[in-house]
Amino acid sequence: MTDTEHRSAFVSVIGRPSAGKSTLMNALCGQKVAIVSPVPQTTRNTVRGILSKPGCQLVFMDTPGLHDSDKAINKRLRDLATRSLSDADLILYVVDSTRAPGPEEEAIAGLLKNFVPKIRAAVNKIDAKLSDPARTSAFLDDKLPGVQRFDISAQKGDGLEALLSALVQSAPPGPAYYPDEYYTDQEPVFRIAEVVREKVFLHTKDEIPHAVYVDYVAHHMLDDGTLVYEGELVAERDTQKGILIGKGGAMIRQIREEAEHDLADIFPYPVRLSLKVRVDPGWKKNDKLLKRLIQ
Ligand SMILES: Nc1nc2c(ncn2[C@@H]2O[C@H](COP(=O)(O)OP(=O)(O)OP(=O)(O)O)[C@@H](O)[C@H]2O)c(=O)[nH]1
Ligand SMILES: [Mg+2]
Repeated sequence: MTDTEHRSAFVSVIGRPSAGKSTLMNALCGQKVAIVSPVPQTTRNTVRGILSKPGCQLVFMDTPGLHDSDKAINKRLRDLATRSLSDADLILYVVDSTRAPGPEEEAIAGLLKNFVPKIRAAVNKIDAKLSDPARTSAFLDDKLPGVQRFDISAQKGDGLEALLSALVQSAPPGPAYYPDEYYTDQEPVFRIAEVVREKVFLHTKDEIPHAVYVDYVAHHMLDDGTLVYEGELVAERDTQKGILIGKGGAMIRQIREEAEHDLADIFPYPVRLSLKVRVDPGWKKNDKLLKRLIQ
């Protein structure tokens, strides 16, 4: 290969729920592409983040955290992540160094066994008090010997340059798949729904974050260039609906205002949200809906 040859790679970002996959993809792309929260299983879709550098384009595929469970929704999330392993040119395996590996991490390492040459491991959260990178490295040496690994903090930015140049060097010759100025391929209405969902994840607790999806209703552009997005927060139970609305509407107002604030940085035009809350007790068992929401 000559130095002038263009390279590109689809990079599948894999790991346990809450390992920091979305934080890392956002940091590498230099943009908030995917939503982030402390609640495991924040990401429900494969979200693409694109990084274009002179002579190289990396297309990151941030996947839902791999989690052992037979629930229909978790099975769909797992299928989605595993499918992306064989499709990818490179695999970025994110391991949370603050947590002991355990059975869930072993199951993931087992899935990855057949892909060793294309895996780059990110030992994440080395900035955190509870971080034990030596324990994570020992786990990787044992389960995936030979895998190149990098100690990083996705949140603080430590170690990201070395990781990124390794990814660029490992990318095979190939064309740019997206124009240079793209950093994600998500549709605006999907991104808006995701930002709203992030605020639900950040401000509600217990089962509520996982009980909610954001249903797109309609959108239109005002004469002054403001995008008006109408959506519904769909919960599984009336009690959840009450919490989402909050006292005198305080919760839904906070969700709306914070989401509008973030969206102002994401889009070149103002976004105004019109949000309602409704209940659909069976949404997580509705295959047709899950197919639409999780893809
Ligand atoms: N201290 C520390 N926290 C981090 C780091 N990276 C991510 N986090 C935090 O870990 C939590 C989970 O981060 P996410 O990026 O949403 O994790 P994820 O792997 O995408 O999670 P799922 O989408 O649920 O699978 C968030 O609270 C992040 O702020 C890091 O390098 N250091
Ligand atoms: Mg995520």
